[in-house]
Amino acid sequence: MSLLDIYVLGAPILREETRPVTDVGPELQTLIDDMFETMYAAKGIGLAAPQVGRTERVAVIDVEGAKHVIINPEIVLREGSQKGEEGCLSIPDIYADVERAMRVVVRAQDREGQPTEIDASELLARCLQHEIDHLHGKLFIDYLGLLKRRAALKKWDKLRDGNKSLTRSVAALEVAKHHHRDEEL
Ligand code: K1U
Ligand code: ZN
Repeated sequence: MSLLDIYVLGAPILREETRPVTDVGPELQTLIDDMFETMYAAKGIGLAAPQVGRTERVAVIDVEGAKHVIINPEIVLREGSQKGEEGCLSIPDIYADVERAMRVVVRAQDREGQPTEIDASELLARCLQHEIDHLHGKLFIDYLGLLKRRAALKKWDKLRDGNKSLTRSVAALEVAKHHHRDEEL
């Protein structure tokens, strides 16, 4: 398995529509496995293909130990609302409250290409909506009002401190972590 680089805000691929998956085979399954590994290394609860520079309509999720692969997902029911804090592995260290449906039912295909239905609420419902948005080129900051969005983008620019790279390396984070741990021993 491999750790993949994560594309960050400003990368055009994060704004593109994905293309439906027509063939669930070993190539896609390797991508899915690599996405899980990358998501865990980056300490996320979800990851969508555009975030790793891919155009396939696929995302992975692990909320509280429940793993989900969603291929060609569609939200077929939305119910209620919830307001809560959201982050994004493509906009690290920026968080904001976003209003989402409290419950969603999602139809998709699983890692084997079999039809699956996920009936989710609370954090899993939030994460599913966030990941499905990624598959349609939408980011959580798009839901913010003008002032909050401006503040988030200003903070992002400040954190970037002139860094123009469109990707970040999770592998480098892992190396730095191990290096730090070795120094402490
Ligand atoms: O798609 C992504 O960018 C991953 C993102 C998913 C997400 C987080 C919070 C709410 C909805 C969707 C993350 O995992 S960012 C990491 C993070 O903020 C987080 C991690 C664990 C629990 C809660 C948030
Ligand atoms: Zn995200």
